[in-house]
Amino acid sequence: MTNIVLFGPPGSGKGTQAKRLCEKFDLVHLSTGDILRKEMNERTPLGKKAKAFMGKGELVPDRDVVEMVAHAIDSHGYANGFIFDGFPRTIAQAEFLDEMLKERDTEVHYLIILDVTHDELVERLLKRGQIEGRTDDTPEVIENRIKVYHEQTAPVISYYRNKGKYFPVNGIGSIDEITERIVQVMQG
Ligand code: B4P
Repeated sequence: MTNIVLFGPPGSGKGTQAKRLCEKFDLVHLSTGDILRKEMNERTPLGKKAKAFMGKGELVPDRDVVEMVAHAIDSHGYANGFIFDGFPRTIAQAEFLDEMLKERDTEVHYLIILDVTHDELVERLLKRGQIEGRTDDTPEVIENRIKVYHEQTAPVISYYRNKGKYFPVNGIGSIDEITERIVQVMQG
């Protein structure tokens, strides 16, 4: 089993790269952002609750997110491995993930972080906002998402660095080039 955490600030290309890597390595793509947006579209109780947080660029509470991830992992009992996209976003979520994988005799093998400058992040997300109309891709909410990333999510990097699982990748360039950089890390 190979388990990858694809990490980086909002707009760094996690979702974009996760889809390609899943195909290449036959892994399950588990995007907490995608699951939460589906819950929102279906107006489930979790979706209604999440909407208030996501609309402001805040994190959805850990308790709700870990329950949702546990359910998603359990529903893929025989997977070759997972690409976690947008999860974990806090130390509490990272501890939960480690525990959950340990119970299944496996672990996180790579934390791959996509390094992208602030200006490039904002430019990509504003562009996506114009094309896809995601309500959290507006200038004010984008700035808050980046702030929340630095305050609450970035500490997860040291958590995995201390375990020797930290692999930074330059996230600027063409989508193909970045996929190739990640593949090199994994085949390294
Ligand atoms: P996510 O859905 O995870 O949103 P994101 O971080 O903005 O997406 P991502 O980083 O994957 O975007 P991508 O680069 O692919 O989360 C949304 C919200 O959900 C959060 O703010 C939070 O409220 C909530 N949430 C999710 N997970 C949570 C958790 N674990 N705990 C608590 N709350 C949680 O795409 C960005 C754009 O860049 C795209 O348009 C893409 O086409 C473009 N792009 C990609 N690569 C490019 C490249 N190389 N060059 C140019 N453009 C590129």
